[in-house]
Amino acid sequence: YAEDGYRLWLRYDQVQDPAKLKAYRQAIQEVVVPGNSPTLSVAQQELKMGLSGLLGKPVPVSQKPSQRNTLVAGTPASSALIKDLGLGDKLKTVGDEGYLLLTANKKGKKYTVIAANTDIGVLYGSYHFLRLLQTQQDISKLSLASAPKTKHRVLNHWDNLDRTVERGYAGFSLWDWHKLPTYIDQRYIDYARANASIGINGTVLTNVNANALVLTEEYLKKVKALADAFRPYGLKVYLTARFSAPIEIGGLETADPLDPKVQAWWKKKSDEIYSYIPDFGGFLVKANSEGQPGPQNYGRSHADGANMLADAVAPHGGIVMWRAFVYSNEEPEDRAKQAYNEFKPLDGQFRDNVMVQVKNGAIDFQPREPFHPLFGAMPKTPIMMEFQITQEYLGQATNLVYLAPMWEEVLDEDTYAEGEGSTVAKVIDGTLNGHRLTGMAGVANIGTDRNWTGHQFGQANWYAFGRMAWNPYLSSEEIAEEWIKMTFSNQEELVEKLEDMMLNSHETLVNYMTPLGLHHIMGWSHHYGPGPWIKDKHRADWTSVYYHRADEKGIGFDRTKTGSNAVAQYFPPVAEKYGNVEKTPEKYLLWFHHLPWDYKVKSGRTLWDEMALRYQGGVDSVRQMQQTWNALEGKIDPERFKHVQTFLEIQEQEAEWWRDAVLLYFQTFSKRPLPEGVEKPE
Ligand code: GCW
Repeated sequence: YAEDGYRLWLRYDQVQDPAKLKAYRQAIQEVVVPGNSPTLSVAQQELKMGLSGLLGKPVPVSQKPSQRNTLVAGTPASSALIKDLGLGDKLKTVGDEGYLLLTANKKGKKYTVIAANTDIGVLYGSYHFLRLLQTQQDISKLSLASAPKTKHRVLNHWDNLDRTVERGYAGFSLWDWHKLPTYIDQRYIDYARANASIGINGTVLTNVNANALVLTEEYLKKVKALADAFRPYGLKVYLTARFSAPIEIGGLETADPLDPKVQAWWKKKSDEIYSYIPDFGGFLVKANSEGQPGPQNYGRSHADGANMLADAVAPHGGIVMWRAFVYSNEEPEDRAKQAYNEFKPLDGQFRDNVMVQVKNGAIDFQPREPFHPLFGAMPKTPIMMEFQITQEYLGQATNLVYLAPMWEEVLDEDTYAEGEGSTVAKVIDGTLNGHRLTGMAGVANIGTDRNWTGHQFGQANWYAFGRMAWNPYLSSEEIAEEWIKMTFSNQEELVEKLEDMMLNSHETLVNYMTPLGLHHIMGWSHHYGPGPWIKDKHRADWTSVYYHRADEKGIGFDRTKTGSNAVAQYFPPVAEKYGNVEKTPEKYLLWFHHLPWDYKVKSGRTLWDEMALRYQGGVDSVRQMQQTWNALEGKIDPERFKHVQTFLEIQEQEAEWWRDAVLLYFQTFSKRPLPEGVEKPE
């Protein structure tokens, strides 16, 4: 069949290295997964299917070990052998979702063991074990433990009930509401498998720009069918709660969170949801942002709104993820400052089962943003990271951009909230302020396209999100390497080349779109392609000129003391760094400073020349990617090769478009010639 990418990173083709293949075949003569819970059955099926593919021959499943070399997976409760191994202390360290991968010798037999405290831990361990073979690791002396560092690892689908996907570029929504609840598409199962394989344990099915209809009985039955399909894979379902739902579907006159009738309505609604879905995860809410209803419509705070919903789901163990993505056009304040201004004073006012979900940067999923000042600023509140996997502002589905380096950059930043070493990662995993409620959300890039994500390499971003949510300290490099080996091949040269392409791809895109701290200069509303000239719209904060502030004298947003003073929202060492043009990393230069066109940057060039050369550099790097890719012809299946090849052609055209459009526009202010080396538009 065509290699269309449907199998994602779970390809399980036969191991190519003959020595490795031999060793694996010897080590795994049979699979034993005692117990028959739905999750253990899934683990058994996946191991059987995966290993049979990887070993290139059917691997028998036995009830009891009967061979010299056996793979055993289970918990002390499901497997007598695992119980007998006495792993108690070691198992304690891996918690509810973690696992151990071990090699054990017992009575002349050799066991490869996947052990966990829970069935879902066994499933996660099974996927990890398969990954070891997919990436051709040594499995002869295993001694490995893994447990997730965050509790809620959640995809946010911005999917509408009519199956359009807000900011989705990979077809339509996976959720076929029309045929639910009766028809369970195999896609749902494969989606759940993919998520489980990287430890994603939650999915918000619906758009944060929410439709209350999903909370009606008719839809809840459909949601239940999805939840039932996902449950064996450890994937919990969440919904977005439209704040005005009590009015729209409940017949009430108000949605005031302090009104007892409203509170009772949400309690009853939650009870109803849990009657269908006993392990329902809870609600994700966008309120009083971009026209969405919220508690402020009634003069109440975000905490009042979040707490009302939190109280409704608390008896059932649910949580509320309340988004901090708020800003208003009526507010004269710099948009970058508004979320902090609104949320910081609420620290300590949220219920225990509320997380405040914060985008990585203070504006909006730009190609590059400095970390959001709310990280570290609300020590009493669990803060959840929100990354955007779908490439709304990053070339959408035609641009090859591996996002993990961008996420890693943010997670590694030091907030200095509790002194040096207070990284964003430590805020997110709860270690900085001792929070047990922790999580990471990723706005999904998944749709009905055969390859799920539009671009073959978009799959890497879904993969990387799951891996980083599990462990925010993983490097983008190791994740890329795993993904390439699983998705394409273990062949050394190929791995090296693709890794190189992927690791440089984010910087490349930043160069041809928004170098040196430029931001939000994309096309109006759809955010595709350049649009630095966008002005005179009904909202100033949705224009481009608001952000780049170019004039004859210079360019950039002054967020220092002489400007909006957004830098003051950071802790002192960071505020000082970004407040001082000399100390500001060049990648954030125009984010924080308004500078003259002939300002001298580190290279010794003028700002104008540097900017122009960055745009050209971005184009050059795309061409470099094309060369690298084209040289791999014959080493990659023709379908995926051609797909990526043509997408890279589109990307080259887009990079040129960005360079030409932005430079021509800014040239009307700078009135300077393009420096040598920058191609003139045709
Ligand atoms: O990035 C912006 C998008 C909106 C989105 C909003 C949000 C769902 O342009 O489409 O709405 O952010 O995150 O709420």
